[in-house]
Amino acid sequence: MIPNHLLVSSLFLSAFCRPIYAADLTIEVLDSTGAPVENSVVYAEPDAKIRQVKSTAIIEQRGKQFNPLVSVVQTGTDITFPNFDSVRHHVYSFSPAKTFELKLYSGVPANPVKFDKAGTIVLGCNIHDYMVAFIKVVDTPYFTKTNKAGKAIFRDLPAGNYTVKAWHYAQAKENETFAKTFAFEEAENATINMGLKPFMLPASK
Ligand SMILES: [Cu+2]
Repeated sequence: MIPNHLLVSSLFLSAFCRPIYAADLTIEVLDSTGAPVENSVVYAEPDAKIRQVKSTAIIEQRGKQFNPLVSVVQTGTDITFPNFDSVRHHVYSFSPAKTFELKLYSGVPANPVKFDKAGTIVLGCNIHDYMVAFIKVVDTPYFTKTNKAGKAIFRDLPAGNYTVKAWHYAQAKENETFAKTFAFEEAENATINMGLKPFMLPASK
């Protein structure tokens, strides 16, 4: 039997901690010609304090390619780099946000790599020069990527004030983001024009 006063206070707390409501926010990312941009990272930074959640991610090597090509993770995420190829890979980054290397290995490395600083990380392989992938590390748990139609959908985004940012790996300036500020209260559609020049975008596979 739970004492009555405890029950009341825990109910009160849970009602208070939960956002009043949440809804979907859809962002459409366009290039300078108005065409949709696929594989753009879109993230929403709330004015409210962010809760740090322990999270993990995986970037595979398969068919001598990194998969996915573009990853977005919250600051503090541990990423594992399993190698499913029969050849060995040597994964590295010289990016200031995370400099590391996983020396020639096959299978799954014993330890994940922690990405504890926001920024852009370009991955390469010492053996296969053409292997490349991008990691965007962001200071928010609210992030996603655009689909083929250039749309990024945040499901159940808590109501609040946000700065929504879009980033794409084929931009001229590596760390440039395009931002829009929202007071988000109900389901909303918005467009961010990245102004990307079409020639900078690789042909989609
Ligand atoms: Cu390799």
